[in-house]
Amino acid sequence: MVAPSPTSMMLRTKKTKAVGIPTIDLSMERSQLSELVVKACEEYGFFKVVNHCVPKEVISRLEEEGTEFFSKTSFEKHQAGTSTPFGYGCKNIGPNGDMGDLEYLLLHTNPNSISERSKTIAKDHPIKFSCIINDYVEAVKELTCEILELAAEGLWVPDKSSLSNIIQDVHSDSLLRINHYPPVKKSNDNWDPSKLQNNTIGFGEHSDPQILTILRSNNVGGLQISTQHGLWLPVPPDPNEFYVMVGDALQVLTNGRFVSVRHRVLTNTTKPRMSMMYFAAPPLNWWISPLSKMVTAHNPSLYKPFTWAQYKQAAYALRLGDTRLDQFMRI
Ligand code: GA4
Repeated sequence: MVAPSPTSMMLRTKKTKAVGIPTIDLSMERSQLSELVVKACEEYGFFKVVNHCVPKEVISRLEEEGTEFFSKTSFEKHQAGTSTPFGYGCKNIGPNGDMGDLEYLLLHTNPNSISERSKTIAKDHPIKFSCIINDYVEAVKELTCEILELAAEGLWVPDKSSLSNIIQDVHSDSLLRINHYPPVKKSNDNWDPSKLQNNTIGFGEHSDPQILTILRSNNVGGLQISTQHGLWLPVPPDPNEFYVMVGDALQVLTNGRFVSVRHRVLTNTTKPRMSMMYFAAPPLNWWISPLSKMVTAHNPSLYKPFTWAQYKQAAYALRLGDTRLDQFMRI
C-alpha cells in the first residue's frame, strides 16, 4: 500500500493531476541533478534542496541573533536604522505604501556595509554579529553558485559559470533579509478583504526581482507559492533545509524558460514565524539580457537589455505585487 502524501506537499487539480513542490537531493549524481534543477525552475520557479552544504551552526547562530534582535523593545529596534532601504522595518514594505503584518531587518551583503550596520543592530557585540552574518552569507552564496552551475549545465550553456559568476562579483548587490511575523490573533471582522480565513497577509503576493532567492524558516508555516495555473500551494516549513526561488532576473537570463515564482506569506494565529532570505543579485552596473545560448532565430530575445540598477529603479517605483518585467519586454 502506498502511504498518502501530506496534503500540504501534494495537491490534486480538478483533472486529478498531482502537483507538488519538487525536492532536490544535492547528493545525487550530477547529470541527473542538473536536469531536475532545470525542470523545477521551468515548472514552478521553486524547489526545496536537501543534503546541502550549509553547516547547521551557521544557520542556528543567525537564528539566535534574529530572535535576540526581534525580542528587543520597539525603541531599541528602531535604533538599528530605518529600512530606507537598509536597517529595521516594521509593517512598511518598500516606498509605495505596501504593508504587511511583519517586522524585518534588511541588509546589504557587502562586508563593509554589514560591519557598519552591526554597530547599530547589535551595539553590545557588533563584531560577533557581523561574523555571524558574513558566515551565513558566504555559505548560502556557495549554495547559490552550486545551484546556478547546475542550472547552466542543465541548459547546456557552454560556460557553466556564466550564471554563478554574476553573483560572485565583488560588487554584487545581493541582500539578506530576516523577517519576523508575530502571531496575529483571530479577527471577528469577516468583511475585511485582507483577512483570508483566520490569516492576515504577512507579506503580500510578489516575485523577487533578483536572480535567485535562498529561503530558510523556523518551523512555522505561512509561505505559499503560486503555480503557473494560479493555484496557491502552501510550503511546509523545514528549518533544516532551504527553498530556492527563481527571481525576475533569472527569468530574463534564460529568455523566459525559467519563471520567477509569485509567492506570499500568511501569518499564523499562535506562533511567530521567522524566515531568512538571501537574494542573489548582479552588480548595479551589470547588463541583464538572455544568455546567448538561450536565443535562437526561432526563439528571439523576449527582453530589451537593461542594467540591474535600471531594473531596481523600476521595481522601487512600482507596488509590491506589480509585474515589473512587462515594461522590459520586446513587443
Ligand atoms: C521583494 C524581494 C526583497 O524582499 C526586496 C523587496 C523590496 C523591499 O522590501 O524594499 C521591494 C520588493 C522586494 C519588490 C518591489 C519593491 C522593492 C519592495 C517593493 C515595493 C528587498 C527586493 O529586493 O524587492
